[in-house]
Amino acid sequence: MKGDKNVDIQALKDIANKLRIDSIVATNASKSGHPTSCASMAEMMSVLFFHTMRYKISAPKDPSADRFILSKGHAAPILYAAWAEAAHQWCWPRVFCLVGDGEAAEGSIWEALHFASHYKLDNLVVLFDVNRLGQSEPTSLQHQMDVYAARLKAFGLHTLVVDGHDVGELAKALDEAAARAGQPTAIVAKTYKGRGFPAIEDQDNWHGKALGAEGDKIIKHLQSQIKNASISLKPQPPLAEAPKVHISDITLSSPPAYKKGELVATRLAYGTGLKKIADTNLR
Ligand SMILES: Cc1ncc(C[n+]2csc(CCOP(=O)(O)OP(=O)(O)O)c2C)c(N)n1
Repeated sequence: MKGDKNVDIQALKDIANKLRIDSIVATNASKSGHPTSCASMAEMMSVLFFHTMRYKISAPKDPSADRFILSKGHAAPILYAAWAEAAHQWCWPRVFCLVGDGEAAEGSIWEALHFASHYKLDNLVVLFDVNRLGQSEPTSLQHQMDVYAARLKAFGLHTLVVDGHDVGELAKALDEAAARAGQPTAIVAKTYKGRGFPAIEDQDNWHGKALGAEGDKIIKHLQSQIKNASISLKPQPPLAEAPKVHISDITLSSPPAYKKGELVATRLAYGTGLKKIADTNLR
């Protein structure tokens, strides 16, 4: 990716460190939060928000804009930091979903992946932040990237293993995901929890802790890594306009006509209702 004129590698690195700093400041201000969980995903956020995703700053809720889902929701400070960096709120239809490795031990993740693969949702990219550590101990698979990759391939996803702190590799993998037809893509990113925080990176016992006074030293260290502090990158606009959808004037083709006392299975009544909506609202 170095030398690719479409990817400003240094600017993306600088933004990742700015997002780390904002995550420390926000969690210190509330004396609570998960700065180390934010640090492992900083490069992924930088590349997603400022290279890959398409959205309009002037119309944050435009339906044609890409959508980001932070599945490991406890890392919200870095999501807010990315919004602030993009100078706006978030908006939504390619869909990018970022999942924690500890979180990936839960069955609901694999149920969702099965669904996405079965329905060939090629507009979905799932990024796994494999930072080796969970809440109170290392995850069961730690950095066994090959095991994650084998499982995801077996679930029918196009699977790419990357260095999750290399913005060039991330940008390339996300570009490849966009071109993939017929199946969702999984990007399995090898990362380190607390990345860029000296003496904290990859150490246990730092989950969900604001850094306090230690944070000020770390912010100075991160600032020293930034080449251009006034860097700003503009997100790309959507490629096409999504059709306007009016949900306020949706009507049933005929009103419900059940007789008092009649026993109707819920699933049948629900299906009848949906069909009546479709009858009058087919495009
Ligand atoms: C459904 C659910 N189970 C458990 C928790 C408690 N919890 C919060 S963070 C966390 C660890 C998450 O680890 P991981 O997904 O690896 O994310 P990391 O913080 O390491 O980036 C747990 C178990 C939760 N918030 N939600």
